[in-house]
Amino acid sequence: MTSKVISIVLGGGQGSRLAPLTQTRSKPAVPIAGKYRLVDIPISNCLHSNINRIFVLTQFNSASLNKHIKNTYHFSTFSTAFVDILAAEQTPTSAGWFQGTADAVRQCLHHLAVHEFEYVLILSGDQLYQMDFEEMIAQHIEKKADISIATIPVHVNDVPGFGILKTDENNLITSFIEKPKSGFENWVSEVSDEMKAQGRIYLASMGIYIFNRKLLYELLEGNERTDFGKEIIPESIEGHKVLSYQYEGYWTDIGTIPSFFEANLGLTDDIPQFNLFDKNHIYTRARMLPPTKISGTHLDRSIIADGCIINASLITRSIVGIRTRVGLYTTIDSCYVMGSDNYQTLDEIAAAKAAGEPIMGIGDRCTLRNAIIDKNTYIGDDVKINCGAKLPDGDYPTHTVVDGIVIVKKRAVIPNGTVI
Ligand code: ADQ
Ligand code: ADP
Repeated sequence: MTSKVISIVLGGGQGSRLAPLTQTRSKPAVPIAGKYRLVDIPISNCLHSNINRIFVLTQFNSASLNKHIKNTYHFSTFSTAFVDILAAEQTPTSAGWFQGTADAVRQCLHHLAVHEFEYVLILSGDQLYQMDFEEMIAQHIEKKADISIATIPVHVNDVPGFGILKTDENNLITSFIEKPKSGFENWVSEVSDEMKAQGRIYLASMGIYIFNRKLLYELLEGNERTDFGKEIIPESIEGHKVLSYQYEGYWTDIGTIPSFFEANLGLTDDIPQFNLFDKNHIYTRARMLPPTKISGTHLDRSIIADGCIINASLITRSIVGIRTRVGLYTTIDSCYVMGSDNYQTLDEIAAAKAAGEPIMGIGDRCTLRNAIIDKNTYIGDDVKINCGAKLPDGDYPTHTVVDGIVIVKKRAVIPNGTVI
C-alpha cells in the first residue's frame, strides 16, 4: 500500500518566523532537541510508516541541510528509497522562489513524474508529532477519497491560526475556512471526552494532505493558485471527496520562536508529550562523539547531548546540544543551547584566554535564562543573559529578542562581563 505513496515535505518558505535561527540555514536544517534537525521529524514519521520515497522542498539550499541529508539517510542500492532535497530553482518556466505551498509542489511536479506512485502525502516541515501515516493512507484508499486531510481538535482561542473545517457523519469535509476570524462558531465536531474536557471542540487541518496523483496534477497544473490552505483545499471540497482523518495525539507547530522554544523545553518534562524514547525513534545523523563529561554540576530536568564538557554549577529545565562546553560556576535555567560543530584545541583555548577573548561555548560564572543559544557561539566569562525584567523585542548584532526569549545568533561572540 505505502509502495504507491511519495511524500513531499514542505521545508519552509523564507522562515522569517524562526529568524534569526534561519538567517544562515534553511528551516529544515534548524537543530532541535540537542542533536536532531527539524526535517528529521517528518522523515522519521514517513520511514516508520514504510514510506521511503521522500522529497524535501526548501526555499534555499544550505550546505548544512545537504550535508545532513547526505550523511543521514542511506538506503540499499537494491531499494527504490531516497530522500532528496529540491530547492527553489530557476527554470525556463519559473523565475525562482516558491510563491507558497501549492506553488512549491507545482514547481517540483516534474521531478515526481519519473516515479511510479498513486498517492502523494504532503507534510509540513515544522511540526513535532509522531504519527502512523499507514492508517491514514488505509482510510484514504478504503473510503475511496480524492483528498484526505489530517485533522486535530483545537480550542476556540487557537482557531485563528489554522484551517478550520466542518465534517458530516462520514468524515466528509463539507466546509473549510483558512484561519477564520468568524463564521465557524457552529462547527462543533465529534471529539473524545478528553478533548471536550480541554475545550478542544473545533477541527483544524494539520496541514497534512493525501492527494490522488491525477487530481493533484489537475488542481495544480496550468493555474496560478499558490496556497493549499487558502485556495486549493477550500476550492476542492466542492465536487471532490475530501475526507478528514482525525488525530488526537500530541502535535504542535514549531514554526515560531515561542512555539519552537516551548516544544524543545517541553522535552525536559517528567513525562514529555513527545516521546524521544519511543521505539519508533527519530532518525538523525550518527556522529562519532565522545560521551559527555560532567563535573560538579547539579542537573535537574535537563537533556544533555553527546560530546559535552560541563563544569557548570546548575542546569535546570534546559537542553544542552552536542559538543557544548560550559565553564565553572555557571547557571543555566530554561535554555536551549544548540552546541557546536567542532572543538577548539587546547592551544586555541589557551591563546584566547591569554588575549582575554571568549572561547567557544559558555564561559565561567555566567547566568543564562530563557534563551536559545545558536551553534558555535562564544559566550565569555561573567555574562548575564535575560536575568532581569522581560526584555522588549528587538534585533541586535549578536542577538534577537522575541517574546522575551533571547536568541544568541550563530557564531556570535559575547565579550566577558556582557549583560543582555
Ligand atoms: P500554515 O502553517 O500557516 O497553515 P504555511 O505557512 O503555508 O501554512 O506553511 C505550511 C508548511 O509549508 C510549513 O511547513 C511551511 O514551512 C511550508 N512552506 C510555506 N511556504 C513554503 C514555500 N514557499 N516553499 C516550501 N515550503 C513552504 C497550514 C495550513 C492550515 C493548517 C496549518 C497547520 O494552510 O490550514 O491548519 O498548516 O499547521
Ligand atoms: P548549521 O548551523 O545549520 O549546523 P552549518 O552550515 O554550520 O550548519 O554546517 C555545519 C558544518 O559546517 C559543520 O561541519 C561546520 O564545521 C561547518 N561550518 C560551519 N560554519 C563554518 C565556518 N564558518 N567555517 C568553516 N566551517 C564551517
